[in-house]
Amino acid sequence: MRLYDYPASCNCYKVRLLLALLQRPYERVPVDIFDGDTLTDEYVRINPARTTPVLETDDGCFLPESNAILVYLAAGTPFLPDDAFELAEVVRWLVFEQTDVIPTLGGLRFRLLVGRLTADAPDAVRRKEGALEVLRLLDEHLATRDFFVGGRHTIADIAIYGYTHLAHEAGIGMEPYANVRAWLDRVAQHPGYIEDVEPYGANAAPGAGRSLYD
Ligand SMILES: N[C@@H](CCC(=O)N[C@@H](CS)C(=O)NCC(=O)O)C(=O)O
Repeated sequence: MRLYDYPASCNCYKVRLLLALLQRPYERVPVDIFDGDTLTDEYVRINPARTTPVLETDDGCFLPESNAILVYLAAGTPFLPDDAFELAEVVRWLVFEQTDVIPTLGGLRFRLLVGRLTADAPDAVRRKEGALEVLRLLDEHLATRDFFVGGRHTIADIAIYGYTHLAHEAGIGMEPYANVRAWLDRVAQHPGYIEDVEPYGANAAPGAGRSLYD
């Protein structure tokens, strides 16, 4: 397997984390999304949406979308439940992560870290309000549970963990969210856990590189 991977992306990190937990060997193909690597004709054949991560399977198929990759890799393992209701709950959190966690927490962190927004900009304020609402909801869910679904570590946790564990880099104080903090510790204690998210490169600043964002 090959993983087309941008090291500062938490969408890519989610996949690397699951691969580590499953102890699956793979080749990492670095994609500098701010140096035009996703803008080539070759990359559009791999992923028409020009995003990372993409998994190339042992059969030579290309699978984009981080959470689809998580489902593919977790199938047949304890990280993806067999029970129909639990499976649907995992899907619920995978969807929530994409629609609610990423645009708020993830989008705010990226833009603040690379200087695309200042904390007082209206878009930053709007994203932060959304992030606080997301964290409130996550904290409430975790008040009575150790993990998001079925009382055990699944890809629902891995997906939500990706950007949530770096919420402080989005300028968010985690003090009010004790249940989320305890859950972050539980995820980090799982055998095989890794955390290898790298800082954004200087070319991620506005106008400094070539990407979908510029
Ligand atoms: N929904 C997609 C989002 C992927 C995405 O937006 N990836 C960003 C990095 S986090 C990217 O590769 N952007 C490409 C670019 O800016 O050229 C997923 O979960 O995989």
